[in-house]
Amino acid sequence: MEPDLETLKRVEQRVLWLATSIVHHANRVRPNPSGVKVGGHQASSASMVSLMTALYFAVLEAPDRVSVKPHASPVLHAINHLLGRLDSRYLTTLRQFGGLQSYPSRTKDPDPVDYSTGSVGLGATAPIWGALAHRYVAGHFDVPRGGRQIALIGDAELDEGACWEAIADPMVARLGEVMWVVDLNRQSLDRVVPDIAAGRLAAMFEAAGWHTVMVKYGPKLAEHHALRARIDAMPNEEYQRLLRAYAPELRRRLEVDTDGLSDEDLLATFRDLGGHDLQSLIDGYRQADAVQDRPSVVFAYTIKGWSLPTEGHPANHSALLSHEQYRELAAKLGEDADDPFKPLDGAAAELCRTVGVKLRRTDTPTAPAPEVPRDVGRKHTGKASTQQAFGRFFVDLTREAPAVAERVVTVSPDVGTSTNLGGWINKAGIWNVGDRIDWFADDTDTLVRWRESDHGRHIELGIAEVNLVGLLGELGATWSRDGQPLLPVGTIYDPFVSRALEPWSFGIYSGGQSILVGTPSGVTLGPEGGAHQSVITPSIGIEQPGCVAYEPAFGQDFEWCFLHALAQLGKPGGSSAYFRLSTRPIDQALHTGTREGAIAGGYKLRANPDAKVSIAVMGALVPEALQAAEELGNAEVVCITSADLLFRSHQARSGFGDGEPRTLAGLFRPGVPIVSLLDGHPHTLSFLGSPITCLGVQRFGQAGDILELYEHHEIDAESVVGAALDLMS
Ligand SMILES: Cc1ncc(C[n+]2csc(CCOP(=O)(O)OP(=O)(O)O)c2C)c(N)n1
Ligand SMILES: [Mg+2]
Repeated sequence: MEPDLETLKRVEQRVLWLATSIVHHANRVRPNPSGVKVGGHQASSASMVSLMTALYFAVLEAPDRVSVKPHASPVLHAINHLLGRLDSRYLTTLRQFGGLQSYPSRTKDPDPVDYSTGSVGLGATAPIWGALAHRYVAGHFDVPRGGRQIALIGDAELDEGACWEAIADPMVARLGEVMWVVDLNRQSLDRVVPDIAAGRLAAMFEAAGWHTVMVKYGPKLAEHHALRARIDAMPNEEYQRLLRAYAPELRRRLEVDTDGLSDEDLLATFRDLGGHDLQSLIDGYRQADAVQDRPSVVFAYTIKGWSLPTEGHPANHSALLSHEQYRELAAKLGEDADDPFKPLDGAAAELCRTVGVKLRRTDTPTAPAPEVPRDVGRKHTGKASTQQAFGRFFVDLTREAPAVAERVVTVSPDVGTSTNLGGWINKAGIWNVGDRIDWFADDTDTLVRWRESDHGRHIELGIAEVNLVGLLGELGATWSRDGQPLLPVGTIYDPFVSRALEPWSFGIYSGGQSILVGTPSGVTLGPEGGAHQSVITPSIGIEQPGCVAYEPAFGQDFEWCFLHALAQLGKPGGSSAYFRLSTRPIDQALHTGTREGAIAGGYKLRANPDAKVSIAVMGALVPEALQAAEELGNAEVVCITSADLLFRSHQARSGFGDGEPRTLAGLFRPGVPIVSLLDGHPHTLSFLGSPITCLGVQRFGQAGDILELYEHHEIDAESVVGAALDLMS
């Protein structure tokens, strides 16, 4: 049953008041000892008040999940408070240490937040990936299906490529549970968005298979044909300008017949947009709901700063109400500026209570992540690359630890087979939203069988790295959302890790755990040339929070480290991982490491108690390090599997961070000079000790055979010998 509109209107006013007060208190009431601006967004919040009130108090059901645009976090907290999910003591803590976060945060806010937002465009797409992850987990495990996936987004968020990459993926057009609501206030941060874009945007959504709904006018404006026609024809900027005009000026500049309207009615009618009319919004949401075979987008026309003195002003994004303006607002809304957070009463309080009960979710117990074995029993022999080891790994895992393999889901942006996942894909099958015919099933020339169904375990997306990591993040969060841990692994060519990094990092920040495999990597890619050779990714691995980075050289080390990384996924306090792999075949007989050393970050590959120099090598350049050690005679070789873990060890020796101080001490002796070597930027290993010479790649690559390229970049055995001799003298 829909609530009575008058009561809903009262709740709407209360939401506006609370959202404004949360920001006001943080900036103008709470002591600010450092004097650094606190900030917060009253105008962006006001823009969303009506559409969130209508959604939460008249439409939402308990299983639905909502992503709220970053700058409307005060509205979300106000609503959570009214629903009884946030204690009033938090309303004074916006942007305070341990208090309400600036932008909605799943992991840090004290109240329920379905999706973290903050990086515009990513919060918009998160419910799409959430929908896919939910469908996946509900199709494979005993999880109740259902719930709408809703994104409330700013209109300028649609400038972001992330939105369009997601919208264009063919799988997405089938997700009827997805609804986007665009807060169409025609303003972004510093400007009024040029030209009226809604028609063009709607056509773009429709071309991608979405259902579109326009919530443009409230009833007053809908009925005033002359005024409506004038507004329809005017550019964005003119409408925004006229929002700032008093009645006489507005009447004069409109140049249409508004004689039947009093000054007050004229001002109200001119700004009577659908995005601030509760009934129009409810109707719009219902229209979206009625179409279930594809996603819907609702364009809700709004006013940035609605009902505030900053309404519609082009510079209102960060504007804060003064004390006087705040008092005037209190008077207008019937609130008390001196007691802003006092409880609501009457029918509105009762509505909040009822809806609070309706939206209460039952806690889902989390199934434990499966016990991951220490190895999968493979003998690594002959010449093989780490990328080959990766490809074989999943087939071994299926045999040795089926309960673990059952929870593995691999994802790739159109590079599944070229990153050696073919064998696994044949075994596990492709997951898609519903079955698809494999038209090549009877073609004997096809090595990889492309069987698509809703129970496969590999997901192939289009070539959009941002989509890949968006999905990875959500697959990595099912343990906390649906109580079923997944072990998501994404593959990507290593140079494109940089493109995927910000959204992947955001997924980790939001509480999703996954493994990203960057392969092939470095100038070892040889003939592929500079456009595909990654240089900076090893240091990205060190610096990414919530993630452990590995770059093993041998198949055995890969296997140990990868199993260890799988065991850290899908649980509270878990961790993501990044593996940088290579296609260079390496003689596996050279391996001497222990599992303990490999998962700690490194081991002595060639020990020499009398060594006068240490060669510290990571990844594909192990043969060059061994050759140099042989030529030098008085060198030892340390094989590094994780620069990240060794840096943590380095920090731990001075009492910082969570690393293991003994690891580094066991690998290098004080005073013995080090030559470090990797196929990536040399600064990655520059912390290892002193004196040190760091060899690596500092320039863009180019095509060539790897031995030529190693010489060109001075990462060949001869360069190592030269650097070692210089250091020793
Ligand atoms: C990826 C990214 N780029 C830039 C920003 C800075 N920024 C924050 S809000 C904003 C404009 C938002 O406009 P809109 O989405 O229309 O929201 P409104 O404030 O108008 O409601 C920008 C550019 C950001 N948060 N994330
Ligand atoms: Mg906007």
